[in-house]
Amino acid sequence: MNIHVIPEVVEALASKRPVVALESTLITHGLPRPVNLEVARALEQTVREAGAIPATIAILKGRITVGLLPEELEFLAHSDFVRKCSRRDFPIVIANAEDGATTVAGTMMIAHAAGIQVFATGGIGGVHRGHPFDVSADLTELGRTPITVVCAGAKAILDLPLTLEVLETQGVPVVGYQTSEFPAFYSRSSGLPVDVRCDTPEEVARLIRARDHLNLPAGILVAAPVPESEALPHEDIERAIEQALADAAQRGVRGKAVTPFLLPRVSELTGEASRRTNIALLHNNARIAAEIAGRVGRGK
Ligand code: PSU
Ligand code: MN
Repeated sequence: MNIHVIPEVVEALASKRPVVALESTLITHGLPRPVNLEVARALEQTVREAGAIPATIAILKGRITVGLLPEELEFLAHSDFVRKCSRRDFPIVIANAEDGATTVAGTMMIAHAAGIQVFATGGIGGVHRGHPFDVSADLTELGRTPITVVCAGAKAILDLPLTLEVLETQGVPVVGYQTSEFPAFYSRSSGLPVDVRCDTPEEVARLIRARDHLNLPAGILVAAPVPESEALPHEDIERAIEQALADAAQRGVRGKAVTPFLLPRVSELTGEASRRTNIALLHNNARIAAEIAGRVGRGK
């Protein structure tokens, strides 16, 4: 794969310093302007403060790029013509020299090819409520790409029990980070158990090493609950999600447009609160990912 990696990331990987991959769909399709650019920059800063080098991943004019320059980040945050790129979108974007923002699946694929082991995001995609065949490519990518993804669970708009079932089928260990429950993105608990609880970055690193010794192809999903002070009450967010789902059905929103429709709609319905929570959990995940990356070191 032809990947452009910026010198800072090349050097960090070569000297076995910790690197954390960050996705770009969050910037183009997940958060509204101008918050998206502020958050993209701030997340990179959080990774640095926690001792790792950030590598935001995107496709620019058909070139897969690991580590974005400030003006590239700005361009993505402002453009209306960036394609949301999961695994299946890569040939299209590259053949047509388009701009693409990588989803969790797309970011995992590129990060792994570049030799990065840990990746931080907000919430992964999963199985959609009432549409058990709408399964995010994030889940199948987790089954085939040995990257550690730090998230706050799956996005709250999804069917969490079915999402965990698919992760089991895909052979993906689900880790509760300082929790025994799978977190529910905006709120800390879902009532659903995880496969293992880890309380420190070193415990996660041990799992990563064991997976590598076994030569298993799957990623590891580390789910960290949003900090208590920023969590939203489950009932409030549920009401907004039900409303957003009804709106999507009424407008006939389908396919890859579903997630980008639902997330801003929930945000609109809950006001400032859900956005603050979303940003808080992103930073929390970026920090934890940097700490884990610091323990695993480098190596494919
Ligand atoms: N979670 C968020 N914001 C986002 C996404 C997830 O809080 O923007 C994005 C991620 O890039 C994820 C994608 O990979 O949504 C999943 O889309 P789909 O359900 O179409 O696979
Ligand atoms: Mn889908």
